[in-house]
Amino acid sequence: MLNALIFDVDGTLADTERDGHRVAFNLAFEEAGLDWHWDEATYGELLAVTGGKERMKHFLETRERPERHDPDIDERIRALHAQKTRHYVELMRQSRVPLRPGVQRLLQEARDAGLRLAIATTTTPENVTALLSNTLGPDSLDWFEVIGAGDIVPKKKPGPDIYDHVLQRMNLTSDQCLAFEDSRNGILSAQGAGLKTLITYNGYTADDDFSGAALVIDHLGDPDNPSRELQRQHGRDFVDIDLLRELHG
Ligand code: XBP
Ligand code: MG
Repeated sequence: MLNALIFDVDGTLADTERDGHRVAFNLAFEEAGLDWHWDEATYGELLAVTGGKERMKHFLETRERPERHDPDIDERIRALHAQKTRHYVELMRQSRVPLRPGVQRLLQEARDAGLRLAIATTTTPENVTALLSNTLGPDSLDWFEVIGAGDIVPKKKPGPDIYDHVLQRMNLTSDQCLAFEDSRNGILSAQGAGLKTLITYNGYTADDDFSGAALVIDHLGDPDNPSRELQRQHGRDFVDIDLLRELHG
């Protein structure tokens, strides 16, 4: 029985990476006088590592940057990340990144159908609040019973920790839910927690390996903006609750 929908945030609810997080990182680097500018291609490679702090560390190590040996590098990364989060929140306040097609419609339909909602994301909690309140309004935060985000779990995606955390907080088993993701790290995390997963890929993740996904499409679609992939695979224009129940069943 399908009881709940659990959504990833970045790349799934909104295409936040290229024009949101990446821009915020570069603003923080500039302010700190660092020449670590991440262009779109570099950022695409760095997305292999989830978590902004972990991503900066990965950048220093894989590019053998001299700063990686600084004794206070962890503190410097924490400070940089706090600054980056401030910039990201401001970008969301300026509504720089819209929700992806079908997200608002499906959330509303899920609520009308009495399905429970939750979020399982690697990003920092403030970023989720900023995205939701600036796209769906401040009340939308209450639509999600649990917002599992960031450092609340020891291991970020692809580890299953964040999905396990959400299931446990909602007192649900994985077979009562569907997960919505956009990346390989995301599907590995959701599958690791035993969840059937629906993928809406994006520019950075279109070539990822989504083996085992219940559905892999370009986006959730809307009546006036059909999902080409869903049309091709299921002869339907957009994902609705009936289709979710079929996929879950
Ligand atoms: C995406 C991530 C996050 C963001 C950056 O998370 O991996 O690290 O890229 O946000 P998800 P932070 O797809 O699970 O939503 O800098 O706050 O980590
Ligand atoms: Mg994602």
